[in-house]
Amino acid sequence: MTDTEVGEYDIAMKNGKIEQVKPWGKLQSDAERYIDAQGGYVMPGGVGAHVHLEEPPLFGKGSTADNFETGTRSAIAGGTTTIIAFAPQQKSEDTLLDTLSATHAKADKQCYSDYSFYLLVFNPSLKALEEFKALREQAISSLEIYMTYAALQLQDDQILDVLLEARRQRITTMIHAENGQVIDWMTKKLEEKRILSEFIDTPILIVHVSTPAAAKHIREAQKRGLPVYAETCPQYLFLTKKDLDRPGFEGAKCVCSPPPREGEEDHKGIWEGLKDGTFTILSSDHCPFIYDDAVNGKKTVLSNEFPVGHFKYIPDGCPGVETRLALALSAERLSLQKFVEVTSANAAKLYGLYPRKDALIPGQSDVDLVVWYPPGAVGELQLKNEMLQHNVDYTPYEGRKVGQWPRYTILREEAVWDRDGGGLVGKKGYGQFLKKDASSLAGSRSEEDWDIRE
Ligand code: DUC
Repeated sequence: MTDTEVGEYDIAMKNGKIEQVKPWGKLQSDAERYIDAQGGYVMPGGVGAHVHLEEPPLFGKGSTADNFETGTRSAIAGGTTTIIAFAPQQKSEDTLLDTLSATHAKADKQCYSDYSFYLLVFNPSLKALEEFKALREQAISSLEIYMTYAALQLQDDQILDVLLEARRQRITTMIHAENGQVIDWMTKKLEEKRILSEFIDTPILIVHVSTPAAAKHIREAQKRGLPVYAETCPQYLFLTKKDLDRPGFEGAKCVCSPPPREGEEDHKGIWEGLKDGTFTILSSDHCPFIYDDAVNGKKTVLSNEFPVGHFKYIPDGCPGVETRLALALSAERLSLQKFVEVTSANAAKLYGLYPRKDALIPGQSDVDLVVWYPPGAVGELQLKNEMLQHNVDYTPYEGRKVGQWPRYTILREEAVWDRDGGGLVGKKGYGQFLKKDASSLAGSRSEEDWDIRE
């Protein structure tokens, strides 16, 4: 099945690409290898479009726990065949090209899944802006900017500089439009941000939207024809404020930014936004930290000064690249096509990877598939951190029941995850860097160019 069609098909593959897709039983083949998926769902592999790996401390104390090896291992075990990870510029750095090469060096020969990058732009100096063109030439077509976190936050004039140059180079800008202090302030900022992008007329993606109220503003902008896209994440569908009150310091493990919201009503609003197209993508915002590291000692939140932890040292972020697809599919709140659309196809389109990724087009699409069990076959599986492949000592979803888990994950024709035949069977280094093109979703409304800096 794809984002547009559900049916019974046989798929033939050759040299890593889809060769033929034929109604079930109609494929003539002398293939040497078969994967029998009868009765189960077969979908394009997930695109994990928002993943933090091997980052220095940016969101509170502590570096992210997963590196490119463990994060991509975790991705394939959860059915995600492509990840897009951040390449964070340092505030003191002018040059984005150096950031990009440093991130390439971290990922090279380490990855189990295919991968690409976004640039996290904290210092949009003239030099950095001039490098946007070279970034596009090096296949980077998206970047993120922040309106919060003192060290990362851009001022409005800097945001305009970034949006204008991004528009010229057909780069999609992701905006972290959030401030946890006052909800009213947040809403006002959201309005401001909408105005900024409308002014420059360039597509933006508002990342990790957590409330139905914010979704409503976005919907209104979309109805006015603006190229405003939005992302939400499993933490806004499955966690609530109550999870922050888990006993001891356990609640800290559900702290993310923005935080989990009140309860079922908020979740319902977010599911509705996924169904009606307000949200373009459902990403994990996988941002993993180790809380109690048996090898290196207690980390991140605990210190000699605060042996039982302190709220201000809680790092922002939850792990989730591996659990994203199983949680969302098991919830049975989306049609199968919508599930594929928001977990993979739209991300591939938005980030210029379509139809190589997340389509079944003969000769063009990579054989990246996730094969699920026939409905009911896994019964009720309890999520446990010990079954996961990430390098994190917890999952916020410990004990939650899911009715599905990927049976196989196939990346460019190779089974890299075989749950009943050894689990992780992919090889480190098999993952390739993916060149991203411009978004194929609707972009600027006019072609007119103008330069406010000249
Ligand atoms: N949100 C998080 O929860 N963590 C890292 C960054 C972000 O935007």
